[in-house]
Amino acid sequence: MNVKKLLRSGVAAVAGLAVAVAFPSPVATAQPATAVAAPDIAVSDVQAHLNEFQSIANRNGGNRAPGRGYDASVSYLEQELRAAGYDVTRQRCTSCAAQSENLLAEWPEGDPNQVIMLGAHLDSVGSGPGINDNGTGSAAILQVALELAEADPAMAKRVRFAWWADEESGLRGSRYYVSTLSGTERSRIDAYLNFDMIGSRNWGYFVYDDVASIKAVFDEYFQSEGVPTERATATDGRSDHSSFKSVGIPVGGLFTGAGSRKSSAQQQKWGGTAGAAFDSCYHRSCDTISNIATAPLDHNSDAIAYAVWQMAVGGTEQNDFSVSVNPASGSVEPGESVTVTVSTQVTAGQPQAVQLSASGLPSGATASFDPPSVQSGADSVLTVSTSADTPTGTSQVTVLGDGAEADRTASFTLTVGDGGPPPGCDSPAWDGAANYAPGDVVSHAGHEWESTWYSSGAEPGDPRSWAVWSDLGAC
Ligand code: DPN
Ligand code: ZN
Repeated sequence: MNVKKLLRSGVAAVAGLAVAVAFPSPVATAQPATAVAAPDIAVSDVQAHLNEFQSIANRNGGNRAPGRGYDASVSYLEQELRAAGYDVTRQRCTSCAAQSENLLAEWPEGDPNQVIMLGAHLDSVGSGPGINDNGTGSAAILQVALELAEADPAMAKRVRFAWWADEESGLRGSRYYVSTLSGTERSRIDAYLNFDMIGSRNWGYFVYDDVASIKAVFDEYFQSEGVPTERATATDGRSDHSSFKSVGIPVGGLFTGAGSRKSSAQQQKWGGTAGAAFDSCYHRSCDTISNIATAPLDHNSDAIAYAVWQMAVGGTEQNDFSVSVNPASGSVEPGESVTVTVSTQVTAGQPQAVQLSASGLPSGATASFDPPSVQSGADSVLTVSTSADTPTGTSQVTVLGDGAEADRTASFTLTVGDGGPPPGCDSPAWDGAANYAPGDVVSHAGHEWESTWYSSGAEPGDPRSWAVWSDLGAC
């Protein structure tokens, strides 16, 4: 367990005790911010969970049915989810075969009154290990859950994952769960997304058509990947989303096909074999680890992550920018000016208004920007003007970009004159009793003075001594 996960479990424990958890209200931004991208789920990680399901079946008479390999499947998931920081609950389903348990895992962030639920049945039929039906849906949502914990983005909504007991003999686990929810708890569930068989070997890409706005989220993902989909029709009553739909909860989901046959139009669209079942091992002993196609498993896993991020993740990252000065240094003689280009770049999100200013200028120098404010992404011209009094030397000028949502700086090295320090008051102090000749240099009253004539007792700086001393300047 890494530190982040440890911290997360601590937070989870605290959130489990606290009734009210405060969430930062969304920050009002001048410009719309961009969505945080969903992670790309590595199909090999999903396959690793499927391998685990296969070995659980191997140890339990070749299946993961209630009373057989089902419980070991629950334990495997529970351990993975707890390690990632989830609040995990087993719910004994008293109406299920062998009283097998539903497993629920909630990510303890986001508004608890707005829940996005994802579910997959974890049981298999008794006749086989159920790797496509429904190791695939179970493994994919597990991996998305783990990656959500890893990414730990700001959450707008709660995400609750569920693995259902005893789907195969009548959606019993999910029905039981829904029957235990109060009216208020039901009303908090904004959507239930179901994943049952998503890696069929002779696959199609079917998106549940129950609720248009949910279907649209999945369609958006598949369109961006250039993958054609079809509506999954007649799925009512055939998987766990039905338990939610029957109490009025909006549902959606993905499916790659079961025992029905692929048409030639579908074969033209997706490849594979026309006239053959989408999954020829459906509910058979050959629904093993070799009964999986990686292409649909990969796409569907990514589609699930996409939907979670679209529907539940806070969705905003701060708009940001950077500032640079080109060239980064310049030299002037006192009294002259130098111009450089100040560029701004958008580094995250949308452009914002940026007010430019400079500080750290030597005395007598001024800075002006043309224009004085820009939209990030645009340039301005900085002119630094010095005066005859500006001391020679090198200064670090800081250019500040004061943005609507962030402040960023850049520095510019300004060299005045030869860059050497101004002369110090290291000449001998003027002595009122001494005799001076032309060319002698003294320091007096914070200035250095050069003698232009022969004198004694003529104080440098005294108006009466103007003909004797020439002011070399402050020191
Ligand atoms: N759960 C399977 C069934 O009852 O046939 C497969 C299936 C899943 C069918 C999703 C339709 C929709
Ligand atoms: Zn199934």
